[in-house]
Amino acid sequence: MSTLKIAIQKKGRLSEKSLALLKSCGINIPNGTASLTAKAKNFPLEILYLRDDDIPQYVEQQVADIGILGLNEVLEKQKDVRQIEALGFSNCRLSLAIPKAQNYDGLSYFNNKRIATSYPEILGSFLKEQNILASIEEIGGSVEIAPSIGLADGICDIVSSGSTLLTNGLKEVQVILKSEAVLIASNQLSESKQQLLDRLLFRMRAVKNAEQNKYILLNAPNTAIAAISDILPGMKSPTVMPLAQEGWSSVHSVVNENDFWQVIDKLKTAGAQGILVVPIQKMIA
Ligand code: PRT
Ligand code: ZN
Repeated sequence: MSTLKIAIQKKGRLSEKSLALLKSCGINIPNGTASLTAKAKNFPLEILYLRDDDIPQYVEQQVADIGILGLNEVLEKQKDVRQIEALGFSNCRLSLAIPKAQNYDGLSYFNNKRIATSYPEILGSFLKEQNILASIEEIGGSVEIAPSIGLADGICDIVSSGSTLLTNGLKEVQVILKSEAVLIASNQLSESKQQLLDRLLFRMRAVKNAEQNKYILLNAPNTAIAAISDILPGMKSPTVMPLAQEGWSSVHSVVNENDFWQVIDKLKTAGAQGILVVPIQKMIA
């Protein structure tokens, strides 16, 4: 029987969340990332712990079948791999930033300027698309200090909270890419490995769905049930059960996180009482 090999980051911002995602899919992985590989106990999955920069190449060469890494790295490395699923964590952006005191009047600011970055491919194609002629200074790390040491006029780097830019006297002037962790796969998966990937994806989606939704229970007078059902789309239609008290019912449904507060307000106006909201562990449509 075949085993699916997944590459995840050994140590860094993605490690913990990648492992947590596998765990939430019910996959039991022996503790510790001290060794380079691990075998899941209850799913035909082998884990390869790697540097994130190396993951696209390993997946292209089929050393790993699938991998989890930032979209920024996938696009920068330009390997022959396919993006399967956005995973919704480690959100960040790749942005251009310049010294705070500089006036900025649009992208043409960067004409004839030097930009330091660890993302020369993404930056190069962006500048080309925008018809900006700037020179790219490729550096491996600590990009944010490049302007203050005179290496560059601006930088192109990953921004999350913005505090690194702030402490280095820089301001963000243009977002080039919005990034998050993604699942990538080899373009050459055998049929049996593709089947394993489909099983894994099914679980990942169930977990993601569950995270985006809440289970809601409430009590309402029977006269309000029709109005409340209209507010609560649920997976099909809400479950309505009679309460011991004559003329009242309990209504159960599922609400999307994004609509949550709006829905609650409408439910109260429609006559709902004793509203309970509980997290969902897995959700299969
Ligand atoms: O050793 P290895 O090569 O595996 O790790 P790495 O050092 O290359 O990567 P790592 O662990 O730092 O980041 C892995 C991935 O996390 C990145 O490729 C991004 O997709 C994502 N990510 C999310 C981030 C950030 N947030 C982030 N804030 N990657 C880097 N940063 C850095 C950024 O470079 C800058 O120095 O944090 C600083 C900015 O953060 P703020 O919050 O101050 O704006
Ligand atoms: Zn890296």
